[in-house]
Amino acid sequence: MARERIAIIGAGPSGMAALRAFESAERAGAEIPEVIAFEKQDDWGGQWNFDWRSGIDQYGEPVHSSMYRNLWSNGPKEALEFAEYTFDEHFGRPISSYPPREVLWDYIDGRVRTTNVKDKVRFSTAVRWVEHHEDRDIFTVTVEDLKNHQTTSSEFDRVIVATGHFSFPHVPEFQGIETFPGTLHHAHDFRGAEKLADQRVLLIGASYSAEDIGVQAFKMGARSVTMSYRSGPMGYDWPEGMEELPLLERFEGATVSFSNGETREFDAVILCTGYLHKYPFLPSDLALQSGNTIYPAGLYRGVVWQGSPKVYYLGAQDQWFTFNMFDAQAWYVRDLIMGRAELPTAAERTEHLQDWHQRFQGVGGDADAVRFQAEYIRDLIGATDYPMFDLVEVVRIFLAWKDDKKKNILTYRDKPYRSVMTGSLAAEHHTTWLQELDDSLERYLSTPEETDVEKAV
Ligand code: FAD
Ligand code: NA0
Repeated sequence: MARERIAIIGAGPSGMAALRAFESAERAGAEIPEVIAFEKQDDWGGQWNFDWRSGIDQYGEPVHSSMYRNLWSNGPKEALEFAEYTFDEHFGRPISSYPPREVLWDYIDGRVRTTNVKDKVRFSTAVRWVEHHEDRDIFTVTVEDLKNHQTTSSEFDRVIVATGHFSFPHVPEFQGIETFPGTLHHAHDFRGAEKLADQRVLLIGASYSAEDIGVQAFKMGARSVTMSYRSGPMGYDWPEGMEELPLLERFEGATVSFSNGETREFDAVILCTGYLHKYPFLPSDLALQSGNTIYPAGLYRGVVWQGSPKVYYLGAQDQWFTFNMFDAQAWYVRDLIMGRAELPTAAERTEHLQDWHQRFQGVGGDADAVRFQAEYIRDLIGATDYPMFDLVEVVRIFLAWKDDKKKNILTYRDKPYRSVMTGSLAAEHHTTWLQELDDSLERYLSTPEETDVEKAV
């Protein structure tokens, strides 16, 4: 029988996990299907592959990454560590718990750098359209080679969608916003907080983007930072100069009125209003339509598209766990594809979906949501040969992290955690997050003399 052909769309952490999953089976002596990944950027890493551009990239494509220069991990690295490639193995020594973006890119790249999997990726190639032919149960995938302006189509037996869901900004309307004379962006286009120095900044939203861009702006010397919430405040003990106000009602030029009757003037506004699930290369019957949730409807075990079970999604959930969850998903999808795991009937899948959906309805707050996602990962790993890790301890790390943030939103990134994979305690970084102005890998891995540390302060 001819080998099956598998298309992976996107080579961010999820697509890379799928490539790694197949590679690890091949290394163990199995015959794997023919796997081809399509990645529209020139390199892999997805969100972690920083692009200084905003809006449109060098090929005229929408810029994918929403990350900014100053971004450091927002959760402890011990919660996202791969179970089969540890930070200690990659860096050769313990590093701190909250590395900057470039350091995490180096880690995910390092796991697959020395394997043959990069040969399976067609870079600078955007997937334009996927069509399912029901009569033969195969897919035509049409792609554009962005460097050579060549459009080609080929047939695949299965499709893995790994394009992420934090790239297409959700941009709601606010009354009078068109009269605002200052700078106005969505968080997707935010590239660095330096230019917010001395500015009065308004962030609309009350989640990770608002929180982190808020503290970055504070760190870089913004004159004031106001965060406007719709459902409820984040409620951290903000330093002087940062505040939370309820939802804004309208703009009149630079003046913004809030629903509690207060007004403020601003120089810069950033919409931290989240992202849309958007799959412009998929017809609507294959495209996931969902809000940002930990259990999107229509995905059996969070990965198999119920409407067409040879279509898989990786990383489609809202994410507490990230890299190791993508691994668990990728290993399970690989095993389904290779016939190592059995796909239940449509009726059994529906029942399973309903059961988990009901459990999801019972989730009542962040601690519950973390536990739910941990149990979801346990269920997937249980069905594969991915190394099980101490999920109870990782939940404890997440809860301690939330506590650290409550205690001090400016210093939580200085705290070290212990790896559940190796047992080693993270290093204390040479410079605190608040004092460090150089986010490079080189600086992070250096052991600066005391004088250099003082200079950075
Ligand atoms: P992505 O990383 O989004 O990668 C998707 C890939 O698909 C991209 O390379 C893209 O170019 C490619 N692609 C898209 N469309 C096409 C197409 N049509 N054709 C070909 N290729 C395509 N997680 C953490 O664990 N810690 C953090 O600190 C953290 N910070 C974050 C900060 C921000 C601002 C954002 C937006 C997310 C952050 N995340 C963080 C979550 C992040 O989404 C995950 O860590 C991870 O990047 C998700 O991986 P992914 O592969 O599913 O998606
Ligand atoms: P995110 O914060 O960009 O994180 C994405 C927010 O937008 C919610 O607070 C929501 O309010 C609000 N909102 C939506 N529509 C609104 C409207 N019309 N008026 C007012 N507020 C509105 O997005 P979400 O979806 O979490 O929140 C949307 C991802 O990016 C996260 O997974 C996070 O991990 C990642 N991220 C990480 C970092 C770092 O690691 C930094 C930024 C982002 P409501 O009322 O719906 O609650 C450092």
